[in-house]
Amino acid sequence: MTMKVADYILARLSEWGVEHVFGYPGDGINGLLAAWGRAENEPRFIQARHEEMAAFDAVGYAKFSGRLGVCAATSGPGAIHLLNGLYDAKLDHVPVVALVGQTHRSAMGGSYQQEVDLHSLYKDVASDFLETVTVPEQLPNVLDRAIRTAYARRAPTAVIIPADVQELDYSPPTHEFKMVPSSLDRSGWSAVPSSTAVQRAAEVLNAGERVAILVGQGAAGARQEVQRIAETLGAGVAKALLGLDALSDELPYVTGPIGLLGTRPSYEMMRDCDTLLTIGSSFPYAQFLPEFGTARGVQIDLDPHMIGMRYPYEVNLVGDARETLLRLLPLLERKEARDWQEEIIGGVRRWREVMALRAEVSADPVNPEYVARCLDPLLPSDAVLTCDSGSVANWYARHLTMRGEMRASLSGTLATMGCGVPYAIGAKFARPDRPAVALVGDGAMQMNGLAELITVAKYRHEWEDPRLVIGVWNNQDLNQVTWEMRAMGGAPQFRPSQEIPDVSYARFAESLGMTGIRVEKPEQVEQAWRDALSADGPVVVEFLTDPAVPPIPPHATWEQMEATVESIIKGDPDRASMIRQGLKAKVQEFWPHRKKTSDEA
Ligand SMILES: Cc1ncc(C[n+]2csc(CCOP(=O)(O)OP(=O)(O)O)c2C)c(N)n1
Ligand SMILES: [Mg+2]
Repeated sequence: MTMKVADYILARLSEWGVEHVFGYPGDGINGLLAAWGRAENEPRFIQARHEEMAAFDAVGYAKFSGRLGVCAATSGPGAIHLLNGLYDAKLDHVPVVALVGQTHRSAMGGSYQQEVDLHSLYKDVASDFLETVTVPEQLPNVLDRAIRTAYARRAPTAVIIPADVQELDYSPPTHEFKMVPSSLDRSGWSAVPSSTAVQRAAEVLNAGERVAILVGQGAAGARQEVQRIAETLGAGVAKALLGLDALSDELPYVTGPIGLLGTRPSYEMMRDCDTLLTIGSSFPYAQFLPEFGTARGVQIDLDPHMIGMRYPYEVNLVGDARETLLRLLPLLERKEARDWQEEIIGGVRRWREVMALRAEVSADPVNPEYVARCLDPLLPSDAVLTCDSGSVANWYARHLTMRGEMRASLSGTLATMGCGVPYAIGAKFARPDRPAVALVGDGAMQMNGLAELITVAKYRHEWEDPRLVIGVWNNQDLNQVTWEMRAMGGAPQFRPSQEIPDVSYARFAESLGMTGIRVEKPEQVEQAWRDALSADGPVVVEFLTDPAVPPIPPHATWEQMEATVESIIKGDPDRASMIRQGLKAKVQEFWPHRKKTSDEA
């Protein structure tokens, strides 16, 4: 039997080591689907409920496997649905290839059914590589380049294949004018900066007395080296949210996340340092970095396109984090003075106490911080964690401590809602031998999570470690935005946009044959997590949490508290409970130390 273009595409994906394609069918890719049948479903087609979820599955898969994520969708509506997930890949620098159908070549330009100008639509999201296959000889090059570019630039790329082209007999490029051959070999490579640049960086770091290190996901391959450098320089290490799992929180000088969802010790370390070393992070919020002019800076980043723009760094080292740190380390002088690091360690200890106290604040009915706090010590040290966008990301960032082999990710840069459950599905295919835990708000569950539970139910029996725990913070509110409205403008909550219906997430899970647990009282929280983590299949555990517990920022000032109070005066419906919670939590933050620093005054 002759090989069709669609057969060739699947075979080539397998040659690249692709094992899963997350997708949704439609007649724009019928040729590919038929080829999948002939190939006995290799690489494996994993069916999501919606193309956006297929793209999120692929992003989660890529994040947790370190391999390429692949998704597939039909022309028109399918291609449109993929977009948000592909943007998530683009903004978080994740290699993903989208295979997208298109109408027949004969219909193109005819305002045909499901004909959308995909090149215009994907021009931005797949700006690193986007091509339509119009004749068989363009393959393998177009597919190879899409894959190679996705890996090289850590970006989404797209290959559009008109439906009739999928059905053509495959013929390879020949040794002729205007033919483009392609090869697959992918030997390893590492970028390293010049030795003069490394020397200049060492001079800056040696001159500093109070060094702060900021790591992002790009530092994940250099854990030991980051540790060695922090110990040599007597520094503290803050983590961007995407780099939460790049370093263990068991190291006493790790201050945890930075930024609005970050910790007070990260905030203070950046405020007070005289030298900043950033490794593999494009953390965007300059206001959480040292005041310009107060600290000298060195940045290490793999991507020459992303370097030097978040802070006026003095030295920008383009290179792989590990390779660069290995070259930097021998040039560094060990700092004998340890008072700076001791101060940081003290701050971390204090923060932990404050967080423990905050989680203990009583709430109506359950304190959302307590739910995360309770989970932390129960997490297996090989857990893969995902988190959705919403107030739950605050609790994920502040209460979960990374240790052992733990992996964790969220939509760090696009900060899109709806990725928590599909990321966890991607995680189960990437690491079927590990337990996965998703932390999700009720809004995100209603947006995407509920539908994707059906996908969980469909594939649940295939994972070697059957545990997939989906924790839902049921506060019947789009709480993160509610708080943003209150804190920023002093605007009261606008109920028609913020309040969301109560849904029984646990019963929905049960209707799919999974375990559902509903927690209505604080005393049930710990046992619920224990039961979920020891179940022999996926579990949805929902917690009725209090929307009036405020996610106070790490640099909370009294002015912000006042803005909050102002909104209450303007008639916020949650005011009574909120005042109680907001002030109580604030008081806890300063107790038992009661020491005021200037910006807390
Ligand atoms: C696709 C998308 N739409 C809207 C937003 C804005 N947004 C960010 S968090 C949030 C509320 C999330 O609510 P929920 O999932 O219930 O979590 P909660 O904040 O209540 O814990 C919204 C609407 C977003 N980030 N992404
Ligand atoms: Mg909510």
